[in-house]
Amino acid sequence: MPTKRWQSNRRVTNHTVGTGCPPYERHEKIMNNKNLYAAISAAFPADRSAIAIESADSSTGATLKPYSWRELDERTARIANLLASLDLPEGSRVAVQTEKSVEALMLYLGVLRAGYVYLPLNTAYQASEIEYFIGNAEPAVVVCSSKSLAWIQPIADAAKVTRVFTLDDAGGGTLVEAAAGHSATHTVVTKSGDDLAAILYTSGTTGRSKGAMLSHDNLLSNALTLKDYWGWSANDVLIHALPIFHVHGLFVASHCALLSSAKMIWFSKFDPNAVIARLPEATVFMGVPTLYVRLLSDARLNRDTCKNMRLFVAGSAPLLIETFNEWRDRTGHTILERYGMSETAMLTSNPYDAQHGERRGGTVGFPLPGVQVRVSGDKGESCPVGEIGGIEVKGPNVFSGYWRMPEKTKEEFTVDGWFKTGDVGKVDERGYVVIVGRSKDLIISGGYNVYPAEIEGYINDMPGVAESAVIGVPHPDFGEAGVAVVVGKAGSALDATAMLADLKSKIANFKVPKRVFIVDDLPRNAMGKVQKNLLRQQHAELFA
Ligand code: MCA
Ligand code: AMP
Repeated sequence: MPTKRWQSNRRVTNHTVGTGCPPYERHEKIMNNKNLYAAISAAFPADRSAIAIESADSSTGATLKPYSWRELDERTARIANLLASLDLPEGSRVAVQTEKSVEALMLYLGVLRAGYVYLPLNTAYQASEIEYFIGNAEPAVVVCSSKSLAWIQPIADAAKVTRVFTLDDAGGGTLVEAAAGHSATHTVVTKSGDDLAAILYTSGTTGRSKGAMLSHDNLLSNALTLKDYWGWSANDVLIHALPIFHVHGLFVASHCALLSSAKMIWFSKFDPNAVIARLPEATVFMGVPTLYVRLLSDARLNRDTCKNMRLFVAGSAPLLIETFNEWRDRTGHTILERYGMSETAMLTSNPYDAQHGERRGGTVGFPLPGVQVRVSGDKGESCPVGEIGGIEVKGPNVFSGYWRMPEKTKEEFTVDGWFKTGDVGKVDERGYVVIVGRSKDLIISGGYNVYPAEIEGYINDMPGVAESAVIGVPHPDFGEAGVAVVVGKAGSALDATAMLADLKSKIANFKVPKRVFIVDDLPRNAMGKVQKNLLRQQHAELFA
């Protein structure tokens, strides 16, 4: 149990909250090498034959294959040695679009170990999306699944990528074959805390996706803080059912377990049936709200299934109070909701330890140790407690900027160095942060971000389309779902079904609106701006 001094039931009178007490400061004193992997490997248990990760069947939950800490060490060493043998320039990016597997996690760890920069890509991305990321990030190495090789290879060739490897769901492929010829011992490459560890692409309200540059310090400081704050120990067993191309699954969940020598039960995909089958032996679960909604729809979820659990964490999207309450009634556990971003990893968390306060539904808790949060008005003025404004943050976890976009980076920081999250909220009188909305035009669907501007761009390019507006409306499963409202050019006959099929062939499936409405015109205000709020109201009950 954490016995730290942070977060009491104090009354907050100031708009800026957050304290400094990062476990990272203690860590810094003892580690010379700031490579995140050096900290991860230092946390491996003495008994290397113990099971680190158990891959499990994602439909039934049955164990497929156990991996020991020794295997984790040796296989990441082979991958790191393979990368080293390619003689890549310092700071080279390794772009990865593969299905989730334990080998894919090892690839991430191998890239860190070798001192290169990891660039994970959502498996749903299609050619035009991948072409942009590879063109923008200019990776030296691309790893994809064998089934994507035929279309990814030409994109990689055009971008002058040095090597393309394959990695398949079952762990085979040219990457593993090539790595097998390399030594199973490797000295972790020394990195400074500011060196880049990963680039995570996150879409923008205008223009193309931006690569958030995260350093070894950003990731490690956050991981050590979460491990401490959430009371992790070697006795924990984590059910890992999230994708590993985003912060939640790749960093938050994996880092906490790895830094605690805790075992992970590893699902390549989320299925309530499999998760419920393994819950009785687990202690920690992390999910986006959709995962909780789907688990609640299974009658087998009850206090008995959760008897061994100590922590359920939710985030990436707002958790409805109904879900929070129903979960407590059914399981006896109070979900801990936390808040973060690709640019910052985790920012705030409801308390783990009851002596630091209760977990309050509808809030995202307190700023994490070392993180500072403030709320600012339109003109940059500080908002008093309880007043709504833009959420701005500072801390060792906050990224250094967007890859090769200094202007965008400048826009997103205040002159005094605070990162503007684009989220709108308040800090209540007890210090809990409450998110009430977003200033950015963004839909969060099942934990994935969808930027309307990007989808509108694809729709507006279709023949016969005059203009369009993509909005998010409440959805019982995904929280929010995208809906497109489209105006045709005079004399055109638009077909909603054909438009959806066209979108499906071009962009990641989760970005495709669930419905398309063809209308005569879009509502506009006196300035001529489309009134998306009216469209949202009009379609609010669509999926009710
Ligand atoms: C799948 N579909 C979706 C989504 N997922 N549509 C909208 N939103 C989605 N999230 C599409 C499918 O392609 C399919 O389309 C149809 O919806 C039904 O899919 P289904 O089989 O139900 O989906 P699934 O494969 O079961 O996936 C649902 C999921 C998944 C498990 C909720 O979306 C998921 O893993 N989400 C987690 C995302 C995540 O990890 N986010 C963290 C980001 P069709 O029928 O046309 O084929 S990190 C972050 O946000 C920050 C830093 C933070 O705070 O954590
Ligand atoms: P991304 O950068 O894609 O990972 O998405 C980050 C965004 O997810 C944040 O800016 C928030 O809008 C949203 N988000 C993350 N966690 C929460 C949460 N617990 N409640 C509400 N929104 C959240």
